[in-house]
Amino acid sequence: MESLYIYAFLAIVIWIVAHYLYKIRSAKFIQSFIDSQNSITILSTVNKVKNINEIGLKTFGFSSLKSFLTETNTLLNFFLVEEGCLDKYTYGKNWIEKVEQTKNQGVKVKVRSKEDGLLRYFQIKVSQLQGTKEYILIFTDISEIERSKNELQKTSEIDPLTKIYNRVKVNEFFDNLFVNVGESNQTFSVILFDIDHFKMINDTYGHNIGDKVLFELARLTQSLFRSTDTLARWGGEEFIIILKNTTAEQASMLANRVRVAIDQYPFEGVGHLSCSFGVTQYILGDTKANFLERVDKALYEAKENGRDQVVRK
Ligand code: GH3
Ligand code: MG
Ligand code: MG
Repeated sequence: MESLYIYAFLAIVIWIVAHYLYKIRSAKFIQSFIDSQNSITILSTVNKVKNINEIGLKTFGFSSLKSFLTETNTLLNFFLVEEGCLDKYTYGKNWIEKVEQTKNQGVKVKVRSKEDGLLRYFQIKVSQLQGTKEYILIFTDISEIERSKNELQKTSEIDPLTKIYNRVKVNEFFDNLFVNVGESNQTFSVILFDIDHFKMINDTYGHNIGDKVLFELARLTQSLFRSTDTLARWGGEEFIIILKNTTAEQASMLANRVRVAIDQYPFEGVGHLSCSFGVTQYILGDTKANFLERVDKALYEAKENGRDQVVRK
């Protein structure tokens, strides 16, 4: 009977030791897995980082896990705020669980690398270790992809000749403005202007000179406005300026300032030229279509009345 107790006791001891050894072994396995990765790899529970590999420590600016943990126990502090990126406000403290639920999709984060001071974008994927409350976080560096994506986005919004926004971008601006203006009780105005007798300039001096005029005109106009105003090429030799929190009266004064500046500017190879201007302000209940129709009519009237002038509607 007594030996039975001894056997039972030994069995329990063996089980505990085996279990313990197994745990050590898997911890060692995970440790060497993390260390062998050449992208940032982290072992973490929902609220505490357990291990970070070398490349991760370098990126976050620490020499060891210990020094990391004395400063913080969350990675959220390193994620910079940018649209489309995860930061401390996105999911809050439980972000790891939430990202795990996105499975293959993962999330994007923006980090300033402490190693070289550069901004980096990472795609984080999270997998829960089976039967544990631990997660493996793998960061893939997607900075290059993000950079080319941003460049592509920019080129699709910028007019290649004048280097200012194109009509696609302005339409996007308008769509946002018309959504927000009703809620915010704010107003805005636009100036639409068109070069007078531009066909004649092309015919007289050639298309290349005409192109230069368009470029110079965009530069000149841009220099006269605030950075919060938006200048864009609306069409061939037509430009548009969106002025936030500006009344039609103020916009007319600005348009007149631009008109005079253009009148006085010596365009390369051409000399003097003039533009005609239409101005209007957002009126409560306006749709984008009837708002643009109104400013178009104002510009048409400026042309009809003899050009080189501002008409407000
Ligand atoms: P108005 O005073 O009534 O505006 O007369 P206009 O000659 O300026 O108007 P019209 O619409 O008859 O001609 C516009 C000209 O603008 C014709 C077109 O070839 C020229 N144009 C449009 N885009 C470009 C461009 O990118 N470069 C050059 N050089 N010319 C352009
Ligand atoms: Mg014209
Ligand atoms: Mg025109």
